[in-house]
Amino acid sequence: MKSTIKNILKEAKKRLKKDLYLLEHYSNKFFSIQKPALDFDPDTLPFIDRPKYSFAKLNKQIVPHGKLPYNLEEKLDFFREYGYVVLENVLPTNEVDAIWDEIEFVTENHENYDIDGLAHRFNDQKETPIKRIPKENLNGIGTRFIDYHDSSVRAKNLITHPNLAPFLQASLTPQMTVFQSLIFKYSSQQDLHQDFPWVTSKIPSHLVAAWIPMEDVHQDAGPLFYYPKSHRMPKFDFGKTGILFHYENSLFSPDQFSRYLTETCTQLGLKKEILLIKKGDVLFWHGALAHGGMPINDPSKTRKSFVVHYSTKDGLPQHRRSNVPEENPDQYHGITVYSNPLLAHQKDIVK
Ligand SMILES: O=C(O)CCC(=O)C(=O)O
Ligand SMILES: [Fe+2]
Repeated sequence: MKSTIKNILKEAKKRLKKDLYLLEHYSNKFFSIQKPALDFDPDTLPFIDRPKYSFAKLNKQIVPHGKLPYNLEEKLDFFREYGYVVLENVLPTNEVDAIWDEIEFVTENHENYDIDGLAHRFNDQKETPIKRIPKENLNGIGTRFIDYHDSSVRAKNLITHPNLAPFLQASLTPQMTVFQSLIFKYSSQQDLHQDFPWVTSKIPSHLVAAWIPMEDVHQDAGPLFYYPKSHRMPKFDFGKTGILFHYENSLFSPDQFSRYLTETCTQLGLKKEILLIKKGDVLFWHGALAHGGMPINDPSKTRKSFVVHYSTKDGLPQHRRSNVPEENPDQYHGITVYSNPLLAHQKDIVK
């Protein structure tokens, strides 16, 4: 009873906040008061997103690299136009397997690890050290390991692999950093969303993500899906918090955001695509590409994957769990990988 009243009051408060916002919105419009632009700041946009992008110019700025198993210019052109790109056969599959062996070992011996995890319907969906998550939950649908790379050199080497680093450096800036990483055993089954409202650095446009399959993707395992070209659609206004989402202050919910994205993609005539790539391949997606995880048709099918979000040193001057700059952070293949101050005792512990 008490909780029902609490919920009604909470809802009423939220509705009032929304009405006040709309009132303010329309009166600002009436009196021609300028609100902040509902888009990324043009002054800090990555070069690849600028109207005047030219590969020749960009190529002079990026760090010299060895021969790549793909044509960088073509892949960047595709990424710029469609908001995603697949690089085929660019990662050593034996390393991918070795990392999954580590994950199995860590799951089996989870009581020794403070690595963060999030498990479905466990601890109110709060991030929790995996030592406190029962093994059945760790192995179940809806679980993810968070920032596993903090504890594994193998993982750090894979997510900054020399075949990936030049693409990353060209897509944002040469000063790249790892922002956050997630390991999934099953599809996330997440609704359609864009990442920048959640995965936010000081510069929201400085965001690119990699989807690394740890096994060949089966179509019944809930593949990743996305809408090509959706990275350029008009951005959603969360109300009060603009294009970014803040749990406490935003007036519109993630569900409303998701509905907006579906409707806008339909209006723009964009078509959903499903990602069926193989171990050794990588998909990169733009921080504003609309994507999600398909439902799992066959619960016996795993969909092991490693998702990495990258930003730049300007966007993220230190580990996202830290508030002080780190002196001489680690460099892996020219990419900065900060250390997590909360897990200093478990840095690179998995061998
Ligand atoms: O892999 C998935 O199912 C979705 C992951 C995702 O959207 C994310 O980590 O941003
Ligand atoms: Fe996402």
